[in-house]
Amino acid sequence: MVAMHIYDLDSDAIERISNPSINDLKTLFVNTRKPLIFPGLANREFSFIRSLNLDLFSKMTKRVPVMTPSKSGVNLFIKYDDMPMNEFVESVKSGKKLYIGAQKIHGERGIPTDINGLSGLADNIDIPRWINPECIASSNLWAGSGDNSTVLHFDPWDSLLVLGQGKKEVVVIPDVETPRCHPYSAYNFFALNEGRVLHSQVNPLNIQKKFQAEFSKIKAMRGSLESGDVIFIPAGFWHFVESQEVNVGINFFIHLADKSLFQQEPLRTFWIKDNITLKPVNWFWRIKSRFFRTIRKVFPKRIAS
Ligand SMILES: O=C(O)CCC(=O)C(=O)O
Repeated sequence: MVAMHIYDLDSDAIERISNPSINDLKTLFVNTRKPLIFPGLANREFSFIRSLNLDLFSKMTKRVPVMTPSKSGVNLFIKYDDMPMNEFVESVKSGKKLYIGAQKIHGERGIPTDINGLSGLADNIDIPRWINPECIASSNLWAGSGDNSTVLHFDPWDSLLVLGQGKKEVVVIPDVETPRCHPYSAYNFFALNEGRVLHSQVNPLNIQKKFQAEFSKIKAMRGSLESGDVIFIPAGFWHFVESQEVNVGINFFIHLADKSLFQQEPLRTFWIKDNITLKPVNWFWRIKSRFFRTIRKVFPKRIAS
């Protein structure tokens, strides 16, 4: 079999809607179950996005979790290097392939959080009034050097991704295609321990031979984003995103209006992982860390030598 890339999938163009009314946008999260691109919507509704740029980031000194691509070439949200934001800017300018992916600026109800060192950005962000703060799970920064690929995954919230700078190519795969995306089982404790709760096992840049036959039957949707564009991705829809040029975006994760979607895949398996099988993995990890911390306290020299 020949090498296969996710771009080789048969795909339709993601529908593009120009100049939607506020009412259209308000109903977006209630009854839309397909991806949509809103060209240039950021200029009207998210004009703050222009102020999120490398100049602003170079004035920030707090440490932020930063990713370098895994061996497969994609960013996996598993391992991070914490670095001051101004150092991130210098490294990006010197051509290092780095990505800040899904790092929180706001948490639940749109309240700023400093969990990832980025609460300072909240002062620059005016959340549009048509997004009900009660429904916000988080807002997150996505920023990189270019040539940044995000693992094929789904989210348990609807996502509204606003691109301020750079370009993005987005492949979206409907939730009904979940078996062909080969999610990690709810009982794969190794994958859960690594944080691969939402990930596909498929490497989108070089699809493994064992997955090719099934994966190639998928009917995907594909679209390109330029700076100022916004994309809506429904919860449970698989997506792969490749960012080009120095890129800066922010997304809002919005809680689902229709909770019954957790009764269907892949959100059903996500619920099982998050509420049942992840718990023993977390307990094991906490007990293991506590055990080694105690050992280090009791035998500090022997461990150090
Ligand atoms: O921009 C990216 O790299 C990924 C964005 C994403 O996964 C999302 O908005 O849910």
